Amino acid sequence: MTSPLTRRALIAALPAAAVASGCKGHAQAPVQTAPVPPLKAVAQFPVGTCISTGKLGDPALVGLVLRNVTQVTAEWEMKMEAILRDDGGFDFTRPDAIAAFAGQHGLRLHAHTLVWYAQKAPAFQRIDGNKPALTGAYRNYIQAVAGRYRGRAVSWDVVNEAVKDDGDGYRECLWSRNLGIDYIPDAFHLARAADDQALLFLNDYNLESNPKKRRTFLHLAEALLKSGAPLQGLGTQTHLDINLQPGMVTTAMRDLASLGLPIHVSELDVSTRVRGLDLSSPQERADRQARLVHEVVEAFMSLPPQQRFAITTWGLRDSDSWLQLAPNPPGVDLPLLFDKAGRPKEAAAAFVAAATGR
Ligand code: 9MR
Repeated sequence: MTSPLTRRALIAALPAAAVASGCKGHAQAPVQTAPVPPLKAVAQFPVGTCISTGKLGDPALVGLVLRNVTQVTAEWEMKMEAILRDDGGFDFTRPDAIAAFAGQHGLRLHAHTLVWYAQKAPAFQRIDGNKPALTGAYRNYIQAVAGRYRGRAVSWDVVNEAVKDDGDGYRECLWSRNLGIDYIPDAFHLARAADDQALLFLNDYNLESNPKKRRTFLHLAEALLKSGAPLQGLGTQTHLDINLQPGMVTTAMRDLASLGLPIHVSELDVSTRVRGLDLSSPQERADRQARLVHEVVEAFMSLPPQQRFAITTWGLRDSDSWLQLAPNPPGVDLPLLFDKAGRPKEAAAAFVAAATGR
């Protein structure tokens, strides 16, 4: 049995900086003082972020976006929740504003996402169980949405998060219940018919931390290709946490690239919020985060150039991250490359170092 942790033992285990700072824990993030060039200036691949219209009125954020990225993804406004009205009609106000922002600033638009198990709009729920009606509405939705951004979206996440969390097969959802597993290839064919230009992606998460889930994801991708579905790229969201073992990202990238398709690191962030007893200092957490970001970019850079679709971070400033939303305590997690004031963190410097081969 280990001896109980005394206050003295705890303090001895902490680096001097944390003790001096009065152990404020997660709230204080170390700041990167050396200048960091814009991400897009050093990367030989598209760099993206997610955006939402609610933040486009914030000049500091828009400045940061334009300085650092060449591509944007709508954080939620090209999803069913924003587009499909309860009466079954479409509202394109929000996604059009995102597309207009991209167009106005010469940014590539990665569209996200046509079909997601988590988005089951009331208009679809009402016809749950009515296969002919649901088939028609599904076709109509994909045609209308993918068709609207034809020529503006360079790419679509056609199906998002189809694999079960434990990697043991595919999720059951409104779509699979009504249309069978063919809802997946059907979505790709429908998207292709509506937009013959956009690159069509299958997107999922935890592909780095869960090798079984990755195998299932790749099995699905292979089966789609074999069936003739127009799958053209693989998106790996890459929501990591700082405790991920070094090497897992590199292995995952190699596996994902094995099909020869372009790879999109589509939602990168590295959560610094450690559950349970956390004896690490803010500096140690920032170091671990930076090492993981470095590994992601380095692994991506090792892909053949034609497979480097883009690296997108899921926001730029820590304060804009989805990880600040309930039930998470706000301000605790510092998952992104810039702090709340828009200053580059160690993770941004690590991105630049890896993108420039250092
Ligand atoms: O970050 C997004 C958050 O603002 C939205 O409320 C939420 C629901 O639309 O989606 C979040 O983004 C998710 C992405 O679309 C798919 N992968 C997981 C992301 C974080 O939940």
